[in-house]
Amino acid sequence: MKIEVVELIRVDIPLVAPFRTSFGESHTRETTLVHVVTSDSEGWAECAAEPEPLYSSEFLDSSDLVIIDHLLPRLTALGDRLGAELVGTALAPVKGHQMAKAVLETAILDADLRSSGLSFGRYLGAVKERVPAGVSVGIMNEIGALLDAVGDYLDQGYLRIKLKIEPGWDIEPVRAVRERFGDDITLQVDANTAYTLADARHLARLDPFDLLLIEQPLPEDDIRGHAELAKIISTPVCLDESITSARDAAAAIALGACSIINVKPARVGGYLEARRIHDVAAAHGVPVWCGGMLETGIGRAANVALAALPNFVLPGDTSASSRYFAQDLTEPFVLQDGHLTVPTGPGIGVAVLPDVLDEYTTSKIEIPC
Ligand code: SMG
Ligand code: MG
Repeated sequence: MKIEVVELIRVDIPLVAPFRTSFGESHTRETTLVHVVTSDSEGWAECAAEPEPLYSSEFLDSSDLVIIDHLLPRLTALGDRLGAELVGTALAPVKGHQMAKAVLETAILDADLRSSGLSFGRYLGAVKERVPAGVSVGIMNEIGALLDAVGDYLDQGYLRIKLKIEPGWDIEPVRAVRERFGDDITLQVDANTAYTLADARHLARLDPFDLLLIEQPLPEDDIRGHAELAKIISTPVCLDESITSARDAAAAIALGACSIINVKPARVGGYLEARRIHDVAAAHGVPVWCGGMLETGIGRAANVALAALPNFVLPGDTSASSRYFAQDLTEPFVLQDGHLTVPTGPGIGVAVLPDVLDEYTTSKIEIPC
């Protein structure tokens, strides 16, 4: 496969409601779409980075620059030999920048699979036709608004609720949700690194609420801290930001820093590494679930396919398109009986809607290869 043109298309899409985490608040989803055109196919992917380096050190402008100056030249140098399975090795000399690497590898994988007629699910090893959907509920100004939002998501059929937490918004919202909706709903929390090990006693106050897990309570480089915390609290510790490779996953499991892993392909450099993490975790009896970065239908399609692998045994942040967007860039993913259907068409299995893309495009860079 030979790349002819790569387009980097920046889009900015309004969210149906602001989404607040411990590190900031989003009102739109701004992302760079990578569109790869080859001699016999095309591929699409979206970058998970955010406009600012707050979730992780990557951000959209850095990702665009790294793609143009450092990643793409290493791939075009491969000429006709290029295929998705060579991308990781070709880009390995460039340190870090997993999200930039992931979006490029995914677009190339999509082009590869479209030309061979294989879906992402078939290629990755999906064993399910539909996957259970969870929803991530942002931090709010008051408990009443949170209870209304959670009630609405439960009415829609979501099978698991994740509450974003931070110091000052943790025990009380969890207590309120349990009191209103009972012990039977599947409930978990995500701190996005907002605590330190000194907060262990405080976090232990979540133990009586029978949470499925607490996600990334401590800084991303504090593996030892998570291992210590896991000895103090009974809520299972799940890592998100800390895991950027299969080697990280193996180390975190071996050190007792987590008993569950949130797999986000973008955070680990792409779907091939995400599948390796799935395999490492499965070998250790550690369950995984598929995270989300407010993806449009383009990124959501591939995530839903990944979530259909056998060790993705917990509901993911694979919500319906309507969770974030009134109008998605593809046909929307719709919740049916609490599940999303795994696309079966070639590649990611969804098509970009050209008029919607035009409406939300803010800039475009075309790179002839
Ligand atoms: O796609 O539903 C989604 C987002 C789920 O909470 C979510 N993601 O740390 O897991 C996470 C966060 C990161 C969001 S960055 C604004
Ligand atoms: Mg998280």
